[in-house]
Order: sequence, then C-alpha cells, then structure tokens
Amino acid sequence: GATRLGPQAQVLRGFALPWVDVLWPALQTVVAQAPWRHMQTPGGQRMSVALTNCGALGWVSDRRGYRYSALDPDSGQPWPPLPAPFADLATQAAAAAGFDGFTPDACLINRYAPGARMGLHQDRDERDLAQPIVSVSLGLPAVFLWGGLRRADRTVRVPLLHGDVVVWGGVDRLRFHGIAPLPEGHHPLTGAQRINFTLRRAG
Ligand code: MD5
Ligand code: FE
Repeated sequence: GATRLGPQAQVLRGFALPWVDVLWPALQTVVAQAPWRHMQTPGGQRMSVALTNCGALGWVSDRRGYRYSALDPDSGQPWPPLPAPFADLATQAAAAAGFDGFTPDACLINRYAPGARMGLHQDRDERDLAQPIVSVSLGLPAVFLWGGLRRADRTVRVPLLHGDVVVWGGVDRLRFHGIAPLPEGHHPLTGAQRINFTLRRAG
C-alpha cells in the first residue's frame, strides 16, 4: 500500500523489501571505497548524520556551502559507481509513483545513530528541480517531518520503516522536511542504525 503525502509525493510501504538482499552488500562495497564521514555545515557545525555518496555526483557540505561534486573531498577520487540495483529500484519506484523515465546520477547515503537528526530543509541543490527524488529507508524506524513550502508551515510526522520508499517531485519537490532525533533500538540487519539513501538527478 501507499501513503499519499501530497499531490506528487507518496510513501511506497515496503517497496524496497524484495531488494534488501542485493542493496545491503552493494552498500558495503560503496562504504569500503568511500567511508562514512560527518561533514560540516556552512555555519561550522558538525552534522549528526554521517554520510557518503555513490554515482557520478555526490552531495557535499563544508564552510563554503552545499553543492554536488564529482570527487570525494576526502580521497580526491571519483565517488564509487552507482550500483545497478540502486538505479533499477529508483526507476521502478519513480514509475510506480507516476514519474516515468527517472534515471538517477547521484545517490546520497545517510547514516543515523540514535540521537542523530536532520533539521528542516529543502532539497534544492539539484540542477533540474522538475526531476523527482526517491528515498529508501533501511534499519531502525524514524519519524519523518513533512512540512510545506515555507519553513514556518506546520509539519506532519510520518513514520518511515525498514524497506519504505518515498518518492516526491512536481508540486511537492520543494517541501521542507527533516528527520526527528532517532530513538535507541536494534535492527537485525543494521544494528543500532538507520540508513537512508536518496537517488537524484543532480547534474
Ligand atoms: C533522510 N534525507 O531520511 C532524509 C529524508 C536528505 C534528506 O532529507 O536530503 O538527504 S528522506 C528525503 C525526503 C523524503 C520525503 C520527502 C522529501 C525528502 N522532500 O520533500 O524533499 O535521511
Ligand atoms: Fe532532504
């Protein structure tokens, strides 16, 4: 079943479950080449979420701002390639939500330990904001905060569980959103972690 968040945003409950057995080892391969790191915000704060990337472009943050980069700033090397099952899942989930022909070129992978959170923000660093984004949640459950087009708009709290996929675009593409501090817990696959990866067309 799907939960509709907006006219062009929905949660596809459990959509990624049949893919987990191929996604998880592919993720380990990515992390072996581009390890988790805590980036700095432009304001100089260390992000509580650890991240890495795969694909032609990766999202980075430092004192100079937010942007997409073809190179991992820690290694100076290109990000690891986008594993084929990541791209296939994104294309199929996007199509199921009404966005045909989605082909991602960037995958931002976030790791939440208990207490980690993501403040309300918009995703607007991608070149073509007509392209949707597909997000895949693995491991511990989290509370997704889904807001409006203005920061001050009220937010609704949406649980995101292991295997859930969120697809959003169109009129919902610039909604403010975030993740509430992750509760303690244990998940059989990920341990005391939630992993989220977002597939995007950034370039
Ligand atoms: C996460 N990641 O779970 C969050 C939420 C990010 C980010 O926000 O930028 O890496 S998944 C993203 C999401 C889900 C549903 C709607 C929207 C974003 N949105 O309206 O932009 O690590
Ligand atoms: Fe976001």
